[in-house]
Amino acid sequence: YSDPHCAGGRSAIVHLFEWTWSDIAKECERFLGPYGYCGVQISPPSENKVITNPRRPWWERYQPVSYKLQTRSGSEQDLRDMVSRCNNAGVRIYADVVINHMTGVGGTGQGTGGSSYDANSLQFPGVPFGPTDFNDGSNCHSGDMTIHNYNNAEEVRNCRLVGLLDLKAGKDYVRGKIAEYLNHLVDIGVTGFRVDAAKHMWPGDLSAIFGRVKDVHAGGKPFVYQEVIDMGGEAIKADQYLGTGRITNFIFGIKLAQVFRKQNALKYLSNWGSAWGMWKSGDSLVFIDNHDNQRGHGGGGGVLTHSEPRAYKLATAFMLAHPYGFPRVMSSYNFGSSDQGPPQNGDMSTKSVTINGMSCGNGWTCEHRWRQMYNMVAFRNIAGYSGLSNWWAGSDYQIAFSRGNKAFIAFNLEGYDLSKTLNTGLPSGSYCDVISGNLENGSCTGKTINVDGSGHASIHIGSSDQDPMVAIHVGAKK
Ligand code: LM2
Ligand code: CA
Repeated sequence: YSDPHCAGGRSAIVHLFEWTWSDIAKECERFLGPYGYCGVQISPPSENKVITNPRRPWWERYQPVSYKLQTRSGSEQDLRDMVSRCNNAGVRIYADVVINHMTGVGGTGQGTGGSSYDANSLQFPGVPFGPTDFNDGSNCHSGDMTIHNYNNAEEVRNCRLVGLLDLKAGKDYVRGKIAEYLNHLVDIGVTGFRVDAAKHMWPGDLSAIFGRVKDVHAGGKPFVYQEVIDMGGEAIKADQYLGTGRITNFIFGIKLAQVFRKQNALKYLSNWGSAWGMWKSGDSLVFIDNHDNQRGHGGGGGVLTHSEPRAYKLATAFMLAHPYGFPRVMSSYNFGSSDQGPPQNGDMSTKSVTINGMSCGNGWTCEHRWRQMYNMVAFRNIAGYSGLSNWWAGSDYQIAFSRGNKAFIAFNLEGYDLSKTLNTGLPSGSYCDVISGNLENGSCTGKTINVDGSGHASIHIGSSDQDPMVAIHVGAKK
């Protein structure tokens, strides 16, 4: 379950948070395929509760009404079209699946796909699920059925997360319905799953569910990464979930935020990985921020986001340059409040993503289209399985390293310039720094770095450079 099944040498995914299926299809063809992204995490495709107060928040999508594939991102037909067009462009689709719970308690109505629900009497006829498919007082012992005590694993897994009606995934019928939903997505050509709120599910229930899921078109088990927020000190440990895939590594972004905000020396990253209390590389899905913690949800806060672009680009470049973990790039929209949904038209439909040159309009941030991001995705693809070599630390906040003889990166966060001859490990030649520019028609639009016959190059990074780092690789050689 931990293999993302990337096509030909691709090695990073992007979360196109709240994008419509038709916009994702276009993005696969016009950008993600050509620029080397392995895949896309999509917002939950299952029918959800329509919330109008606040006005259509992003989090309504985490309140399923049924497993019908109809949401504000599009219909089942749109989803099928997207999946096949993305697969044809060499880009995989990973679905965010909300299988721990249904809607919040209370209220009746219709979901985005027209299915009715009654959250007072626990009726979800669109699946169908009824009262006996939910955890009740016999296995949730918290007085109000909601989770309060994170030191009690039973409560965390059998009670309601923020009042969301908790499914009884120990029950064969419930497992069957969830597996049927996941198999429907596999049939359509989806390659894997982000499991929402996995911490609130029993690992045994997840193995039973995934045991019923078919192999994916790309061959083998689906790629599964489970959302388990484990910062230490709670009853539930992320490593309990390694039997069914990777886990989301939340330590990663917090630690790198401290480093790139200069609260902890950059040179300490020399042993980045397990030595920092993190899981094995092959067990980790890594990211600088996600859709929750970039807006203070999911216990968030403390992470870098697109709102601090200089440090964010540095941290993302480090993530993509370093071999640890399988990386996910966040792609956001502008927001004022932490509830605010995607850019919306007057009729509450999602605004399309407009493209102006390389960037996006209509309120879409598109971090994945920033040159520093997409060029580092290419850097990671080129580096492939090459290990980390030529580690150099000139001072607390100056580091450099190579990825074998394929790629090299250097950072200078000091308050003074870096000017030094360093071993890049690369074959001799003239390379384009892919942070300050691109290789276009045989010349560099940014800095050029000349590597001599011994692999050494003179590296200059001004302390006040827009992005105080340089990165070169054998795919961008003059
Ligand atoms: C997740 N991971 O475990 C998601 O990444 C996170 O975004 C989800 O919460 C959460 N699990 C449940 O799927 C979000 C959001 C919550 C929101 C829920 C459900 O962070 O604020 O809760 O989705 O939409 C909302 C209200 C909350 C209310 C609840 C139930 O904010 O006040 O609780 O609905 O009505 C009474
Ligand atoms: Ca649960």
